[in-house]
Amino acid sequence: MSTSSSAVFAHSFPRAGRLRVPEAVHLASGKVREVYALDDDRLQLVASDRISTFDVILPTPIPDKGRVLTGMSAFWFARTRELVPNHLLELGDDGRTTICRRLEMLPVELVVRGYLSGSGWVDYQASGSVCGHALPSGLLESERLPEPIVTPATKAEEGHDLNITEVEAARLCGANAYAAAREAAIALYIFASEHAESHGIILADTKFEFGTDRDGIVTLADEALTPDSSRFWPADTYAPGGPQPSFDKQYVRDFCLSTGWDRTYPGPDVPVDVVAGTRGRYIDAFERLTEIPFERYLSDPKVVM
Ligand code: Q0N
Repeated sequence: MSTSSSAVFAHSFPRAGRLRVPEAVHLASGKVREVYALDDDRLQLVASDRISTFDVILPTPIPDKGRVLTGMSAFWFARTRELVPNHLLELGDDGRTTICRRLEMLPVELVVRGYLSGSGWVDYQASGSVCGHALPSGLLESERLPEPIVTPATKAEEGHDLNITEVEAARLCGANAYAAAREAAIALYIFASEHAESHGIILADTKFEFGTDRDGIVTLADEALTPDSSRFWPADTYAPGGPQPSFDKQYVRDFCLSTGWDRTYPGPDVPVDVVAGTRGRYIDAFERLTEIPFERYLSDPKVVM
């Protein structure tokens, strides 16, 4: 057996001379997040502080918004992993980076709606149904549905996602994968909406993206159960019969509309008090839902896992 220092060194630091810092390859840009490939099996998602309202990214960022959403999403991933497998592997020390398993993504998003709002309310008023779900007559805007419904949509990066029926979604995904994804989505919505409601936040609806892993297991991906992928309403002012204020974006929306903005690009600069108020709402949502002080998350993001 060799006792030479070079053999010991080679054992401790295999291929030390040829080691490379893993180079993240940029794969895709979302409106508020960037996707990088770390290797064949892993992706890195980086959440920015950009905010959109009426589908327009505003010129003014909300400090720490990307960290709030990354931490909240990881909180839900950690607490629902027994219910539904998910892609989360690690959080970066910056609090805004998620390392995840690389999946084969399903070509549809699944929106779970527990309340009648947005495009669901529009479709219901026109037809009495939402994406093929016949609903009782006489429901009010923002009213709680008798049971949550799943309304799939095809993904469109620019412009609006196109709502489709579950029959169409099953054709696009394969019947078995779609059935697994819809059951997972409903289970996640029930778990999270009960948790949120007991912490003062109504989770009116939420969008999920799923993929399949190398074994074909339907796995939750993207970010999940955040204000960017959901409608969060304050529970204490909930009043069906009209639109509800957004828990997180209402100050920004009200400010933007007060300027006479026509809802087209580029959108107005947001003043410091509106930025601070909005940042406070994101942090409030994080702290209410996780029961973890946001400062603790900043000093060690893994506290949410
Ligand atoms: C993936 N998107 C669309 C980030 C999310 N785990 C995964 N494996 C393979 N592909 C993806 C994921 C994830 N998550 C999903 N792009 C790549 C949603 N994006 C939009 C931009 O922000």
